[in-house]
Amino acid sequence: MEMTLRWYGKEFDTVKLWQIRQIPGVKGVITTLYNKAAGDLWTQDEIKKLKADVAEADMHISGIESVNISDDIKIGAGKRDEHIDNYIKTLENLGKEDIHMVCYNFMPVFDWTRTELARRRADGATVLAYNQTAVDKINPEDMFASINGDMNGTVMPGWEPERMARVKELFEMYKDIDEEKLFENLVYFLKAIMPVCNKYDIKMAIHPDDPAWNVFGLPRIINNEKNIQRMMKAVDDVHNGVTFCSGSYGTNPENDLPQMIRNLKGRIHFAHVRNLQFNTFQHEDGSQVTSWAGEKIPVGPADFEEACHLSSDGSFDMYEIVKALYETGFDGPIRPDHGRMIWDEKAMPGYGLYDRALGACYIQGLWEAIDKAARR
Ligand code: DNO
Ligand code: MN
Repeated sequence: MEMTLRWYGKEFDTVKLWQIRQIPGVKGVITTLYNKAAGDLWTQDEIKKLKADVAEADMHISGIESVNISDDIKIGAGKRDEHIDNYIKTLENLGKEDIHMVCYNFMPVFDWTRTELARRRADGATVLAYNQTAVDKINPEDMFASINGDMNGTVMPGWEPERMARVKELFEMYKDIDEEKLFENLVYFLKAIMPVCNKYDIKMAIHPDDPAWNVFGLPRIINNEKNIQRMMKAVDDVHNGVTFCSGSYGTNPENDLPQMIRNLKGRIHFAHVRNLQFNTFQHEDGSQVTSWAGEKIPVGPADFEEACHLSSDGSFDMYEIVKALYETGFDGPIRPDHGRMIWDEKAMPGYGLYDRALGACYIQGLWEAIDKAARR
């Protein structure tokens, strides 16, 4: 594996490359052209410029997160083929610039969903959190307004005000799209891009839906092993792979994370490693379910918050997750995912420097210990 950190680019990120460069073991960044709308073409010159910005700090680009997919592609609407054509040309330009991993997602309307961007924990750190009861109560159009104030002066990817202003219209566009239709449109897209991926050896890594179930009645399809296997079979090419995001698949305790990693061997091209803490509340009928990590968690309305990366701080066994990656020979980029906001940092929620740096060191520590034990 190669340890990396996500960076939103010179103009947008409050975290600077020279700071990332000082995190032990991190020389690669995962980045994007942040000002591009989904469906736009990325020119080779723009990619060259991005590469040069990164090289200036003595670092390199380990992959792109994300080249976003337009709603027309997801819906199969009017501009689908034009946008796919732009996507193919973008991949070609990335390939020519020697970039070989692209992360994307296929979630309708909202990228990942949270109900709080700054829930305060006992130690004073703030974290992103999700509460299903809150989601059930809120009208999706009010969702953006309700969390808007918490962004620390930044704009969260997927929550751009221009986009949120169109939420009603977007919902309308998806009204005839169910899981099957969305799946068909994903397969159509993948089939179209596979030739260019093969030509330039670009590994596509679909990011799971977060949380791993339908929200606001919108269909979600990349949320468990069965569905991923189906997607990979439909377009059976090693370049059609996944981003294994522990925090996203892990929202559903029925997803056995280490087992999934083992079953997806060879098709995980990118890993997001982070921990969650499930909060338990008693259901009226007293029902509870035990997660694969052995913790009792509620069936039905879920509440979780993002913990620090350490196993002891949350609900996941991070050692088992990293060990499964190690034992399946994972050699792609890996990154700590969202971090807590600590030490008075002001940054994009989830994407501050400090806690992600702690996460990067912790994951590398686990990896080193697993590696040394395996070699004995
Ligand atoms: C959240 C991220 C996602 C991810 C996209 C990939 O922080 O993991 O926003 O980048 O879903 O397209
Ligand atoms: Mn992720």
